[in-house]
Amino acid sequence: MPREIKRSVCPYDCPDTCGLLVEVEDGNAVRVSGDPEHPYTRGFLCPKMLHYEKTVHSPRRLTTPLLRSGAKGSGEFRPVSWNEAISTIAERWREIIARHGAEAILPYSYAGTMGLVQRNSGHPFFHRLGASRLDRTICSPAKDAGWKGVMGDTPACHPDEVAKSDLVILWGINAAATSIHFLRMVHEAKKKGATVWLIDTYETPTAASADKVFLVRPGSDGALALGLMHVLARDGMVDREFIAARVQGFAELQKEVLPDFPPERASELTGLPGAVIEAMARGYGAARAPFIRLGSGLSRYGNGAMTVRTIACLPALVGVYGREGGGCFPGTSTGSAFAIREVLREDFMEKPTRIVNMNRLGHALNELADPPVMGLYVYHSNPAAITPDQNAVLAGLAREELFTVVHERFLTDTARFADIVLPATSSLEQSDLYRAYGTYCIQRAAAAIPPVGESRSNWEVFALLASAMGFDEPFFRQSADDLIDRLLALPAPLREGTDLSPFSEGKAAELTLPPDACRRFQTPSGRIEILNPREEEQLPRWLPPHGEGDPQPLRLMTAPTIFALNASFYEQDELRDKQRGMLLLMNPADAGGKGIADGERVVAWNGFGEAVFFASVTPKVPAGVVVAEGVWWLEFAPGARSVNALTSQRLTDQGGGSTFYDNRVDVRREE
Ligand SMILES: Nc1nc2c(c(=O)[nH]1)N[C@H]1C(S)=C(S)[C@@H](COP(=O)(O)OP(=O)(O)OC[C@H]3O[C@@H](n4cnc5c(=O)[nH]c(N)nc54)[C@H](O)[C@@H]3O)O[C@H]1N2
Ligand SMILES: Nc1nc2c(c(=O)[nH]1)N[C@H]1C(S)=C(S)[C@@H](COP(=O)(O)OP(=O)(O)OC[C@H]3O[C@@H](n4cnc5c(=O)[nH]c(N)nc54)[C@H](O)[C@@H]3O)O[C@H]1N2
Ligand code: SF4
Ligand SMILES: [Mo]
Repeated sequence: MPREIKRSVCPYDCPDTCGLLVEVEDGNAVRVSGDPEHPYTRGFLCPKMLHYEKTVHSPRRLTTPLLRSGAKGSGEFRPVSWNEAISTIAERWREIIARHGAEAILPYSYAGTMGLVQRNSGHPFFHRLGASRLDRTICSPAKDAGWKGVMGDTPACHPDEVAKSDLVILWGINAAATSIHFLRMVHEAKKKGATVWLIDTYETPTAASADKVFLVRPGSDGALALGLMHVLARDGMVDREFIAARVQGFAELQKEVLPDFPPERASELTGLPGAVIEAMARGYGAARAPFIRLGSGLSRYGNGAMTVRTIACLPALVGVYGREGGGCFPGTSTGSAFAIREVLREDFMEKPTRIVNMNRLGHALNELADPPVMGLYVYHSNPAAITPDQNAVLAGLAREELFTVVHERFLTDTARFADIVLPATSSLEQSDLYRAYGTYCIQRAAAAIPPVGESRSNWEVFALLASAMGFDEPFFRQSADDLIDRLLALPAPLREGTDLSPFSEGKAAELTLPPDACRRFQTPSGRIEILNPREEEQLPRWLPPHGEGDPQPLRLMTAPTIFALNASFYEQDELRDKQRGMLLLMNPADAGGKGIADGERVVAWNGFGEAVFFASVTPKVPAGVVVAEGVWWLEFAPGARSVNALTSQRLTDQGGGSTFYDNRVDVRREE
């Protein structure tokens, strides 16, 4: 059979949403590469996706439904037919509903696939069932809340504008791991003479792309922004005209907040010398078009929303919002490109049901009452690995009376705890419609290969479950492609005027923002709202992070690795090997003080639990901070617990977000 080349889309939770070329032979994907015609991918992929075919055709793929045959968590199962699996689920759910009500059933899903239809295909079903609802707040709701507090619904400009900047600030983003196509445009800016700053808590691989690296104390970026604004205001480096015409509340900020933030105070909180803060302010104030690329790391703290709100004020002071190459880019918001309500079908809910915050799954499984959670349905998420407070999650999953179904591509740590495991298709085996959160590209993908084994897509499984539960709405009888056709036929504000002709060849199209979209501030006042009368705190202020109160001595960073995406890609041995084991990066002073040598097994611990790592002693991490990159599968963790055994269920100041970075630990040599 000749090789065929088909177009597809990278389904993972990554801002780039790359276009893929998939070479197919005998119904198998044999090679995957970046689509040279995709406006953002421009022909190259990140190291994770270079061998996507090894994930798709991994010997670890699940190929049949499985029924538990051993103790919970033992990973012992026997294969069963789809019919038996689905009818068993329906029967158990009916029992649970009869005894406890439908709210005793909880869906748990996140971002295994980002395609609009597959990702959200459980919503109509669980709304119709009357199940508890999941508040999907694990990623960056605090960042969204903070941005909205100042900028309202103002969209970010095109990400490629960064190439026109003369000062690029990568703030709390490890772009070498999480945004490599953006980093490529940063290099374009550099070639034209731009300076690049990195503001992080340790020297990430992105430091290699920066001219200057500023390491701040975890959770202190709000204080840095206030210190910078203090100097800008004090030295008359603000754009008075822009402020008078387009900003609300600068005078109040200057009078009520900034006097408390001279460089000395900002220095105490951030750990940066006062002279460095002065120099940063001068550099920022003098730049023609400074561009802040704001990551999500700094928003995963008890003060996350306030931090983002404070940083979002900086470009307003120097008048660069709306200026070509300048401003702040937190990511694109493309929610209104499709009529998503047609997928979510909230109207299928008879009455609003209970809402459970996904970061507090441990609490929900162990402590919720009236009704307790008796049925858990996990799809395209791996909570045993990715959810904070791992020990609480595992204790919940181990509850004998909890009926757990997991729909997965692999026998993950979560799937091991299931009563029934259902095999899932990969993105190459299903249709979907994609929109990005780091670009304005949208793309439709058809299945490139037939399903591996007996695997089925999220959409197909919910159709089976709907039929088994006797739901007769025609909605549940349409195919994923029917729904995609409908979404493309329905008008949506952000898609208006977009040329969709590339779709006919499977290519991406680019949403066209109105020419002045990011120059018109879409807030209730029409101005940038430094003072926001609708917020509890009307002005940005300093809020300390949660971890400040924890008794252990070291700040723990739970950072991304280049070679995995959350808990995805651990199935590829080669990618796992590139991480060189589950490492804990430590400063030589901290390691030395505890008698720890490079490569030794160490235990990190705090009030939530402990995890074993291999110490990696490096000056790239400042004293007082330790870094665990990657969200390892317990299967490969040296001590059967991974970094999330050390994270907490505490939430952010706004948005109910996760606080992965806001913890302290102590570390000892393993005895
Ligand atoms: N390779 C790879 N790519 C990924 C992912 C992955 O795990 N690996 N995850 C995907 C997902 S789900 C998301 S949401 C995005 C997230 O991507 P980003 O927006 O980049 O956010 P994070 O990766 O969470 O964190 C970025 C950086 O924040 C830093 N940081 C932590 N605390 C602070 C602080 O207090 N101040 C400052 N200045 N910096 C701080 C961390 O050290 C880290 O380097 O990436 C996606 N892409
Ligand atoms: N310590 C620490 N923890 C973190 C983070 C961190 O930086 N540090 N990052 C957090 C963030 S930002 C996020 S967004 C979350 C992400 O959490 P998750 O969304 O749970 O992310 P993944 O680990 O990618 O797990 C997705 C699972 O979906 C499966 N899957 C993929 N495609 C499909 C499909 O089409 N159907 C089905 N049924 N399954 C599929 C994959 O096999 C994989 O096991 O993790 C969070 N957890
Ligand atoms: S993970 Fe991100 S950078 Fe890598 S191929 Fe997918 S979309 Fe592109
Ligand atoms: Mo995320």
